[in-house]
Amino acid sequence: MKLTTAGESHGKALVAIVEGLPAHLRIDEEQINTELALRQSGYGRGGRQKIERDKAEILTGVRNGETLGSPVTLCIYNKDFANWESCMGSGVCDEGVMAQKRLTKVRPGHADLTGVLKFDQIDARNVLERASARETAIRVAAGSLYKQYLAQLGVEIGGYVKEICGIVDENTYTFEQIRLSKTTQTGMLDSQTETRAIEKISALKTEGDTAGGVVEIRVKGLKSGFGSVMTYAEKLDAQLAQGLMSIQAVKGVSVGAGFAVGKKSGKDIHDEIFYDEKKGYYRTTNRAGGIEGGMSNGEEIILSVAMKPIPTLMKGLQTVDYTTKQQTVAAAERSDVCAVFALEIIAEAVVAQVLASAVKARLGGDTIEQVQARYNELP
Ligand code: EPS
Repeated sequence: MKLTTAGESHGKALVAIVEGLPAHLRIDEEQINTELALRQSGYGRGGRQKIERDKAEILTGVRNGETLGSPVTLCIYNKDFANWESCMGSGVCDEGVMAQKRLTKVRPGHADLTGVLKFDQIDARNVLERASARETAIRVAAGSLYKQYLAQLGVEIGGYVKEICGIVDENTYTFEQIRLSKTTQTGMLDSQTETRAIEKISALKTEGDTAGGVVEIRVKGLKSGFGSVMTYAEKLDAQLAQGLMSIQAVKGVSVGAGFAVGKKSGKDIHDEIFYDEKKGYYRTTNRAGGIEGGMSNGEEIILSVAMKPIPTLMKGLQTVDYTTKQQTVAAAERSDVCAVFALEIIAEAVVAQVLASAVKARLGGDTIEQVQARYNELP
């Protein structure tokens, strides 16, 4: 499985080429668009989401509602491009508008300054347009295809928001309970914690500040043995960490007990193994987060993903204008205050991408029926 994404935040469109899906997979376009709408929602999102109504168009690889086995091309048109065409079009642009939209007061925490220096640009826009988390829209669309593939094997991915700017939900939830996260304003499941988080986001908005947070992603139904202990590159936890760390603003990823493994002894960390004729091998705890030796062990996969606060602050942090080298306040046109709910949706999509690749690597399959048959034979 290979995924390539392209597109600038205020360019004409975002595009993805999804290679490696088998033939005969039924594709539900509504499901793609439902996930795109969820990515745009959540308390604390900014003005851009009032402009966009993200819808994915399938350009190739699907006929009569089914994959052909050829590359699937997805496209999301940026509505906002209409407001930016004169300085973001691929033809010769309007010098005056380009000068007006030029960003030189680089934002701390964004790719602006390092990108300008690395790519020798006179306008940080030539970097930030690609660095923007707008790119995650097309990853969510592609992720929906991977989720539909995994669903054929009985594998389901869910998640919820655990923390927003220091306001933490300490409860533990069953997989059934976390499904409700899609119906709340923030992706949080505990209503009292959510009320406090909403108050926090509102206060930060008034102050021109932003919030980060932590989401938990869970995978139910994946059999044991996906990923491999044999090479570092095949380790499933390594692949998940790579995928999740590639999401804009993510600064931390952990599996199962995560950093708590450094606080406790072996008897309180490792999950003891039992056997039952009906259930087969099982564990009564899951501190490994469903992965041992870089392979799925058949228990639920549990991942935590931490996102830093969005670097565009309406208040503006101290920075340097790279054209004058003068101390100044960073640029800000508009910003999201909190996009942690969006992270939850994006992280699910990325996990689906990684797991679909691991399934393909182990089982191959020209058709979805072959993949299903091979999966069902596994213990
Ligand atoms: C985003 C669209 C962007 C930002 C955000 C993600 O829209 P605009 O830049 O036009 O306001 O809201 O990008 C960032 C968080 C960032 O730092 O660049 C989206 O659709 O998710």
